[in-house]
Amino acid sequence: MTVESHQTIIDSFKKANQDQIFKYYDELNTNEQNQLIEQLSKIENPTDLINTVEKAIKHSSSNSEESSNFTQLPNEQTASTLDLDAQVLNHWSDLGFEAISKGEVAILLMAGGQGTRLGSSDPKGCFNINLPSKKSLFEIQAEKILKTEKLTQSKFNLLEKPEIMWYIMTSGPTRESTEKFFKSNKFFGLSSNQIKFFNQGTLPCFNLEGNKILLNSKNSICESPDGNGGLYKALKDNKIIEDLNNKKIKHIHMYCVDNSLVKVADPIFIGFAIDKKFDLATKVVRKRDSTESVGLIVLNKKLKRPCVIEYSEISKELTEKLDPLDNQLLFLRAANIVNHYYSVDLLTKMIPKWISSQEYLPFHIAKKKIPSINLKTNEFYKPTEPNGIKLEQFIFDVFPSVELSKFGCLEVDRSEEFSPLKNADGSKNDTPTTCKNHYLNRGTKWVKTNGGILENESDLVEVNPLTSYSGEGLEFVKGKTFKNGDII
Ligand code: UD2
Repeated sequence: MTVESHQTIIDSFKKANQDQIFKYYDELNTNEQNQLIEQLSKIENPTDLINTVEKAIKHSSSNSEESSNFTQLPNEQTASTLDLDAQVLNHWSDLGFEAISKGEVAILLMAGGQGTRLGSSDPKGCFNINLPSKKSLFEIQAEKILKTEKLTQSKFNLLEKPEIMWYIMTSGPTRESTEKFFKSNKFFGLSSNQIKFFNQGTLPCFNLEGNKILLNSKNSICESPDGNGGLYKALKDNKIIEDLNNKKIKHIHMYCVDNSLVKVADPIFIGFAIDKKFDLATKVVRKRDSTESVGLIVLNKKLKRPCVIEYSEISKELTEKLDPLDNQLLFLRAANIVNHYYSVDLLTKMIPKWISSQEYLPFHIAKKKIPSINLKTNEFYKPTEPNGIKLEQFIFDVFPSVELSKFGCLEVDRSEEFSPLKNADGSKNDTPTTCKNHYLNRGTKWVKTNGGILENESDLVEVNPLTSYSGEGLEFVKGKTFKNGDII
């Protein structure tokens, strides 16, 4: 990079009132100066970025949109596995397995989040929730994929089992350890060719006022992953959309790593979207209570479009509103579980639009304690109070860009499909212990439904994903006795 282009970049940041970035510039050696300029060069237009952040701060501080503008999705867009007859579910399952057998299905895993709330420095997927098998979330999910492939092979009497592509989005902090984990576990029985890692982008961190970029050192700025909404730009930047189209893939199951019960590449979910010709679909569970930290899938009445209100941006009044038709139920209770279906056509057509403007993927503000250089003391420090803001984009903010008729919402049984790993043990919900118990309760229920006997009523057994994907194929346990901690 020439000295002129260095100066051009420096001038563009000074024009955006970011002089503080160059406070130590003249003390740096050439290599250190190049590193700083290299990092800054990734930000195309600093002035636009600063303006966007200031808008985002204004938006986040203004009270959220009029709550009367949100209501439940219309019935035509929704279905619930809790009250559908087996015939419909079997039909969707057949459609999903057929698509898998034709190589038309791929999986997108979002695994870029740093497990800060969990207090673990490793990527969440590596986390061992202390099952009898000691399996990590990544291993459980890999074996779900393997089982789906084997079920497809036997269902269509295929000579070879299909290999479902698994695209795994990591972030800077999680990439290396994630890849190392997969390699050291020999990809958990999958072929390394069917797994593709790619990185999401980053965004600079700012001071609390949102008008100054923080320094991570004298020659680098603070950055953090750009949120799970960074998936779309990452798909484009890593040419994943081209890859999907080259492989003639039509259907994407996208999910987040921290759900210990996730049904990866669920044929029922894919079949639901195929049958209804949806371009975008999402799985929901019934919200546990008004305080649960989940987004809500709702209808925006003004836009007549689906949208999601995140738990961090919803009014207390709206979370507590009861259903006028049944005051035992919350009015808005379709809880987002980061479990989405996309047609590849939709992604191919819309991603260029989605990533081109703030309109589709606005920045969300999170006040955080950001270790950084204190410009007064010129020292690096770890704040004890929030001293800055991290920006992130939300994956579901693009939902309103899809016609209502092309959007589907499938309610599933929480005990079968949703138990997220969010917090360290000791918290009330969403901990390694709650994940382990939900996982074992589910498998034990499957064994008892198939006539298996437990030595003691309170005993819990683990069902290996390679033995059963979602409770099928367990006839062999009939009449057999199992004890606590058995792995079947
Ligand atoms: C997410 C949902 C929330 C609810 C909840 C249920 C979003 C924006 N919010 O909230 O509505 O469904 O989960 O568990 O989806 N991730 C990345 N890169 C990032 C940030 C996150 O890949 O930069 C991944 C992360 O690894 C995880 C998923 O996205 O797999 C959810 O991220 P989170 O834990 O930050 O989201 P949370 O729990 O605040």
